[in-house]
This record gives sequence, structure tokens and C-alpha cells, in this order.
Amino acid sequence: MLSPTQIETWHRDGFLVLPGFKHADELAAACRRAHEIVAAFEPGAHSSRFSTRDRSQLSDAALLASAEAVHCFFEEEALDDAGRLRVPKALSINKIGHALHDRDPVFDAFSHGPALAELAADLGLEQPQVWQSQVIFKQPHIGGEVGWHQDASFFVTTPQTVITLWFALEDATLDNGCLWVQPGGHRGPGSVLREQYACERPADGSAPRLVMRALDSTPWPTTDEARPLPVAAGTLVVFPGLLPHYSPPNRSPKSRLAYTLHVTDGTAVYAAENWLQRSARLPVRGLAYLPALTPRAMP
Ligand SMILES: O=C(O)CCC(=O)C(=O)O
Repeated sequence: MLSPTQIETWHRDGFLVLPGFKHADELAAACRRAHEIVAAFEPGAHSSRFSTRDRSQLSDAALLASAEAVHCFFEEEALDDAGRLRVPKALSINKIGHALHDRDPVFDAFSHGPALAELAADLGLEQPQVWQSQVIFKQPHIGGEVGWHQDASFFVTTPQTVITLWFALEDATLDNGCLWVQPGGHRGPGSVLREQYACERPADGSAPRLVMRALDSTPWPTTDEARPLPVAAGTLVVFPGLLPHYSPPNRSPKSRLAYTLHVTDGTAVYAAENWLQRSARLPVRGLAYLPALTPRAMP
């Protein structure tokens, strides 16, 4: 249960840092499972790179298909110009997404339960809906930058409700690319949504197209306006969708695994243009643990 001081901090700063939210055994299980998924991953012909600098490297079809699946995306620097791996596969993955919480029993257990349901209720979410999960690796030496952005760009609801739950699976430090946030950047004159990542689905049935639309020209924060959040493994950082945040590249020899969930309120209208939609085969769920629905087989 959040204290009144924590709620005040949430409204003022736009983020909360909750050390020790996950125990060592839960962290170990999540890290082990993430490495198993990568070990079992067969890249095949479609090697999807993930880069927030250049989204054109990511195939729209691969991203859209991952909405209901567990897919590995390569680091931009992991592949050479011919698409061959420059580093061992285990060190090449940028992230796994985006339905781990519904498809994988280990991440299902990690992503649900009374502590998370209570946290969401304390933060004002009446009907939490978990749309997306990601393991973000920030690989040693080649872990790419995640540029400044607001998560509400990817999960538009009316009114705006999305929150991000960012779990440190390993220590996140200034050296290995911890999160940086703009304290208070979710409110005040600069709190507008700057971009919308929209999925245009043509009426003629041709392939959907993902576009990043500029909505507002408010500049992203400078490093002077930002605060780094170095945190120990097990810490949960939670922030609302309008809070600008980024993470620098990892040039250190240590990885920085994190796990994220993006959660909206089912009382708000979820935009039809959001890239991540669910079919009736895999309806979006809340944060409470519902054993009757798990485990769900991987496709
Ligand atoms: O983990 C990171 O480096 C960035 C994560 C992030 O920006 C997000 O989840 O929105």
C-alpha cells in the first residue's frame, strides 16, 4: 500500500522508485526464463532489429505479429550489413516482446498478483489492463539508446491513463544505461503528448502501416533537466504515460536486464489506432492473478 507521501511524490515528480518490490528468486526465475527464450529463438529469414533512432529497421509485420506473441528483436549493432550476427546470439537481443505476461507462465506469474493490483488501485486505475510486456536486455557494449519519449504515444487512451511498470531484473547503473526521467515532466506547460505512434489500417485491405506522428513541438528535456535513476535489482520504477524518459547506450561490460509492463485503465477508451491490439483469442487481462486463465500455450 502506498503511503500519502508516496502518492504526493507520484503527483509531483511523476515517478516512484520502489526498492525491493521483487525478491531475488523472482528475479532469478525471470532472468533464467528470458535467457531460455533467447536460446530457443530461431532467427530465420526475418531478423527484426529494434532501434528507437530508426524505426524503419523494424518490419511493421513483425512488430504487429508480436502483439500476441513472444518475439525476440535484435540490437541494431548486433547484425552486420548482410544481416549476419556480429556477436553470439545470447548477447545480440535488444528485447523480447510483447505478450510474455499472457503467453509465458514464468512472466505471467511475475506480472500478476495482489501487490501489483493494489499498486494500480493506489495510483487510481479502476480496471487495469496489461497490454504489453517486454524484457529489455541493454546488452554489454552494444545495448542501444532508448531515445526520449512518452509511453502515452504508444498507448493512447481517452482520457490518458497508461502507466509503465519498469522492473530492474539486474542492477541498473550510470554505466550500464539506467533510466533517466524528467521530474515533473508529466505536468505543467510542457506536459503535452509530443508524438503518437499510430497504425494506419487502409480501407482497401492493404498492409497496415506504422507511423510516428508529430503532435507538438515542445522540445525534449536536456540532460540538465533530467535525473538518472540508478537502482538495485528488484526495484520497481513506476511512471505515468506523459513522463518523458530515456536510457543511454550501454558501453559497459555488464548487461542491464529490465522487464516492463504497460497498463491502461479499462474505463478509458483505448484508441483503435494504437499499434497493439488484441484479438478475441487473447483478450487483455488485468493485474490480479487468475490461475484459471494460465498457463496459456505459446502459439
Ligand atoms: O529500459 C529501458 O532502457 C527503456 C524502457 C522504456 O523507455 C520504456 O519502457 O518505455
